[in-house]
Amino acid sequence: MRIDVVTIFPKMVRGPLEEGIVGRAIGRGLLDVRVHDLRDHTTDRHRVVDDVPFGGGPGMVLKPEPLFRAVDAIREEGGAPQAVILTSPDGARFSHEDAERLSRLPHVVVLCGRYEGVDERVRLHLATEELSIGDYVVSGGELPALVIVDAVARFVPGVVGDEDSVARDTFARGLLDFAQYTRPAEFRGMSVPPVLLSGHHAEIERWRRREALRRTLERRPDLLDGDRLEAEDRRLLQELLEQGEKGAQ
Ligand code: JFH
Repeated sequence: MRIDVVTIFPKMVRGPLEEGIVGRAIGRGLLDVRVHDLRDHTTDRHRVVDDVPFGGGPGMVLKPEPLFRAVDAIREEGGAPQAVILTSPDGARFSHEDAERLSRLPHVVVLCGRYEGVDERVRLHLATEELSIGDYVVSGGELPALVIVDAVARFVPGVVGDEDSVARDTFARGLLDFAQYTRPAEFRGMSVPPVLLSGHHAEIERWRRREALRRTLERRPDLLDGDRLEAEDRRLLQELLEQGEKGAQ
């Protein structure tokens, strides 16, 4: 899969892409991520990418020409991308499903805005979709672009070493993680739940499922609203709810 990122801060984007799972995937040729400096696509001596908003008001807006020229250059060199993503606080909320969908596309472009945003014509006639990573404002599109690249990369076959763990993330979606422990079994008086040391695999599985349900009920009851739970989970959840009523914890 190829991903082109267009930004005025290429170093801010390249650095994080060198590390961890994404860095390894690029090194192994599973992902081809190219980061472009938007200023390389200006035509004036001062490489200006922003301008004042028509109609007045505070702040600056990214000019359309450099962004259109950057995508033209990407098309000339790498062919037409299947998606041109604009990150913005006004976009649709980026989801697990978006990450999986985008990972099936051979070529995606991500445009990073800055200042107060981009000229509306970029939104209307260059971007094919506008995505937000959440309901808070960050200072530009670079961090959202990195979040999207990372989440998409995890769905590209071979990127996450353990294929099962990606499948588990999908399967368990709708439930939060169970608590995890590693050695030592006792640390500063804090011990690991004995069932995890028991070697009883069926019991460990039941405990983990129950813990995942408990945590979800406590922190994200909205996730349990649907009718997607299986019979065994419904039974465990019913038990947890009854215990809760008695005031146990
Ligand atoms: C970005 C920025 C807009 C003004 C809410 C009402 C008024 C600052 C490009 C995505 C998510 C972003 C994001 C993505 C791209 C850009 C900064 C934009 C306003 C804000 C102020 C510039 C921010 N999920 N959060 N932030 N900015 N708006």
